[in-house]
Amino acid sequence: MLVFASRHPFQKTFVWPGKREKIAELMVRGASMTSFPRMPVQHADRWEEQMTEARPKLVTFGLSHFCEKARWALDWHGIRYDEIGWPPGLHIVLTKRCGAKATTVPIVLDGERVIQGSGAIIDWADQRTQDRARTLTVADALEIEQRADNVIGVHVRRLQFAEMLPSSPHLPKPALFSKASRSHRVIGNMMWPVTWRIMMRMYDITPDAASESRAKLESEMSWLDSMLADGRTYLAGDRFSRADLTVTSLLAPFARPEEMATFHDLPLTDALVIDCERWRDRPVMRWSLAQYQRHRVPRSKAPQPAAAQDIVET
Ligand SMILES: N[C@@H](CCC(=O)N[C@@H](CS)C(=O)NCC(=O)O)C(=O)O
Repeated sequence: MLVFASRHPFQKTFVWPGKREKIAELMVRGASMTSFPRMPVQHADRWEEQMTEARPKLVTFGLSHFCEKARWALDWHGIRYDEIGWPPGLHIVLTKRCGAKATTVPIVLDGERVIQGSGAIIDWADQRTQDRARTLTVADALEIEQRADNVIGVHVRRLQFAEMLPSSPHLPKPALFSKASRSHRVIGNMMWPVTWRIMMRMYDITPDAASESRAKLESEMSWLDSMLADGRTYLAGDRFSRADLTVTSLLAPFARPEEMATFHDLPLTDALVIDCERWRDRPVMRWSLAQYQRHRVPRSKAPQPAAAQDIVET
């Protein structure tokens, strides 16, 4: 059956059932209309069946520690997903297009809803779990998570960017663009000079930014060190929770755990190397590395589908 696609940006085209969803998906993943694969009409039912079985998509910036927080939660619950990178700058258009309320990533697209924000993604993952003993939400964890989001999350990123964006923007750029499709990468590269200026303003990269954020982080790490001083294994309750996952993933750019290559292998400026070395022996940093070793479940070994660009841009 052919359907007239009215009120669609590609109006006046006839589409088969499921094509509209495929177009929307390819736009989000970075395909161009010219690369849209033609499908014989007689296979429409099978195609639709496959689309409804599609895995959730996790939209990220490769370098983002908030995205690592969301990724870890999905991995922790063994949820199978496809990760897609949206280059910064272009993400503003793409987040709007997918119906998100704000412009931030991480975002999960589960085929029906747009789940935006690492905390909301943990809630979503917790709700899907079959194993209630692995639920990440335990008493008092939310409060620690929110404090870590607002202080560690914000100031780790600001310190990193304050040390890298003005003088060495080539250092974070490849990780910012990771997992982006070829076409998105091209557009993201063209937008980069403007995006760079937006990032400098958005993250408040002033001449004092690095020292201000360093001081905030020192004081926050002292608070965490004092919590851990009683020998506890976990920040809230007696098992791994969203509090531990949040603090650990948000500190990862400075703890540089081996389990997370993006942070472990990221080239740093001299000033950031000195920060990492100065903080390495803090109890919270040693504890963070131990959390990664014990609890960072590697991504499902299940075969992953080909990357978006391999599917749609050959
Ligand atoms: N509270 C949010 C923060 C996410 C966030 O700040 N994401 C940054 C990347 S680290 C982002 O998307 N920035 C681009 C923007 O704000 O448009 C969460 O937990 O997901």
